[in-house]
Amino acid sequence: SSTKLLIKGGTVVNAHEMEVADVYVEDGIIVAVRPNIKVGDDVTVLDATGKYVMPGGIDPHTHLAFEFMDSETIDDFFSGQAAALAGGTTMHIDFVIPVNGSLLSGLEAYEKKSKKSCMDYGFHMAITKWDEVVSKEMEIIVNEKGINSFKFFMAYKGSLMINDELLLQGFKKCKSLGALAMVHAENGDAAYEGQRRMIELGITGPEGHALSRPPVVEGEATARAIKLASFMNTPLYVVHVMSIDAMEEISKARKSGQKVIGEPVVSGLVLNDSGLWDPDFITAAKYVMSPPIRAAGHGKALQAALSMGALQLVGTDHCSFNSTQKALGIDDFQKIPNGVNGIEERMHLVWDTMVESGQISVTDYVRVTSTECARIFNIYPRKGAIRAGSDADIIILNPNSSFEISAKSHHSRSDTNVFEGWRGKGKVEVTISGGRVVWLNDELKVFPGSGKYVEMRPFSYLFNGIGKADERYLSSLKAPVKRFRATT
Ligand code: DUC
Ligand code: ZN
Ligand code: ZN
Ligand code: ZN
Repeated sequence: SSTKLLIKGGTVVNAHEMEVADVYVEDGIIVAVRPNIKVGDDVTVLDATGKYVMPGGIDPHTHLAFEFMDSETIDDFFSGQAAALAGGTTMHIDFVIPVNGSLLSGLEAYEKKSKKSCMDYGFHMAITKWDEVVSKEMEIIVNEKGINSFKFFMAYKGSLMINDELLLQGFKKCKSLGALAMVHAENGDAAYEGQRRMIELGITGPEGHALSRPPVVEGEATARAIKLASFMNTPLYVVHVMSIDAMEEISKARKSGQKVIGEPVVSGLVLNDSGLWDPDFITAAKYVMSPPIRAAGHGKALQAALSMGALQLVGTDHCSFNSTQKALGIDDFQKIPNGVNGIEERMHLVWDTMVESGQISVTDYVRVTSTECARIFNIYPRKGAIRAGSDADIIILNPNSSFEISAKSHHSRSDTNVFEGWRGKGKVEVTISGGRVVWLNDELKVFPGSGKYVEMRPFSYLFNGIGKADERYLSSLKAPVKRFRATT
């Protein structure tokens, strides 16, 4: 038996155009998009009149069931994805963390964790050490496992961090495989020095976290990663851009023609650091993430950069801990598990902050929450589009309805929410995942195991022209060179 669905009378929005049309879905795939589709009475009909029908959100940056800083995130692949679906996100890309440096062992662990998925998902692979084994594993990861991106940590000295020599080796390997290099851009040595400085000053509370790794620490690493990627002539994706300093480096490089992508996350876009000074430890500790949430002004500048195209897509870095876990750092901010929520809130907060405020158009909204991510990771137009042949991952957003965020009503397992109390305009009323209505009338209908792993192929559009540029460079080296010698 097949599931048939008709979404009637809504405004269908894609990244570059919108029109009033019906959307007809069969067996998880969009079959037709045009006005006045007639169907039989075996078809479920959803009325979307006066509402927007858009591609489900794709969150490019999450950590579900992540073992980190002596804790494991409170949201696993089921609860995190259920929360995502309730907020209009229908796919996410999670970071596989290697086991003892082995990528394949890490992937095996994540394959197990993700078996309970209730929406589609893909993986990035983190690189935490470098040797010939890792290099060979990268080939298998890209050519056989459906992963086309690798993340390098320039911070977390002593655990995840790798140095510039290894970063260059990694970039080189990524380039040869057509895989996208991603960086967590903070100078790990400087952050370490900043932490020593705080401890010497007796600052042990959550505010010490932000004070120990100020914007310059992020700006320096961002600039360095961009320059090393330029030296290797390979595309670069900077995750969680949190500061003006980092954003300006990305903007400058893009203006020069370099292929650099900048991903702000929703916490960095809409929050400021004031919560870190809250006298209640747990209230303050819930804001601790790396890079830190910045002083007011940075977020506004990131919003402007997103609206002008200097930054390209919005993620979350959803890495959720509850108050018991955050309490591990009660005597020392260095022990507070780093991470905030966002997978459920991103679509609402980007709408409210960017569209409702008039900073971006409805079509741009689709681009920064879904389509751009699909293009970068080479899954467009299967994902990120409302058109015949695409997966039926669809949301219906009512611009006249409102939403409110609270740990009391959210779907994450955490007992805290960094966006607590936020009220805004524009509500995701319906979420359709793989052709099934999973969110309707504020009720979730999700089943573990219904989500599919989405394989992502290498050589996305970001690699167009890279080979030509290399050829030009090589032939310039071979051109006859005039040498001047002293003559007597
Ligand atoms: N930053 C966080 O806040 N959490 C997960 C990892 C990271 O880089
Ligand atoms: Zn178009
Ligand atoms: Zn990171
Ligand atoms: Zn992250």
